[in-house]
Amino acid sequence: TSSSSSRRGAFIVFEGLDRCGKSTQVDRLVQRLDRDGHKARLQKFPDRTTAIGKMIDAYLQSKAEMDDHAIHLLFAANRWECAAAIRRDLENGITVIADRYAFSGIAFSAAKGLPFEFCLQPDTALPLPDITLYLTLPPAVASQRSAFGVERYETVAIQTAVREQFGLVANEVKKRHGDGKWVEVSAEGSIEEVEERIWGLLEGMISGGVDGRIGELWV
Ligand code: NYM
Ligand code: MG
Repeated sequence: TSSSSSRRGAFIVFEGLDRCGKSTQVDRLVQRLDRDGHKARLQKFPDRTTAIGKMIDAYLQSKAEMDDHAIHLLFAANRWECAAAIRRDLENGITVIADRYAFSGIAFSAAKGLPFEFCLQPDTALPLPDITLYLTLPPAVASQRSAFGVERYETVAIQTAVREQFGLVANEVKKRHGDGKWVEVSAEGSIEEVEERIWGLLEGMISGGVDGRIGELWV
């Protein structure tokens, strides 16, 4: 296990409730890496550009109704159709930064009452993130920060249920993959303050690359 050979890109996932500032931070991180001449790619989930992604987009905008299980499987299928490209980029030394991943899939569907084990299963063996940063915001701060949009799930009651499920997801990640794979980051403070907090956690992993093979989620 020499560290001199085969360094790959880092697979970094951001998770959190709606309106926690996650997309802003992901954009700033990718911009910073571009500025530094570092090869990085942003991958949003859901990826609304694919055929499956368009069905998901219609569901989120309440232009389409769907069985809870069926939409859950579509979110997972949307990750599977992107999995090979993520794996390829990591192997080519590109840092992949995901705005949401399987953990949102579980938390949002389980919050609707689907069995936790059912929610976990379809993402089994997807590329395992090297680290997931879970951005947290006290509900009082979040509700003052910005009004929810018009998409499905964007209510205080649902977000509260989703937060509870994210707690169970965090336990599952730590149990199966180790404590270091899930890190909570406070999203309180200015955009710049949060950006520096995040950079402090990721700088080493991104600039050094990652040693070893890409893991498989839940395996
Ligand atoms: N969402 C996202 C799910 O319900 N399941 C999933 O697997 C994923 C990836 O979609 N409220 C939910 C979380 C969000 C919504 O995400 C759209 P965004 O980041 O607002 O585009
Ligand atoms: Mg949203």
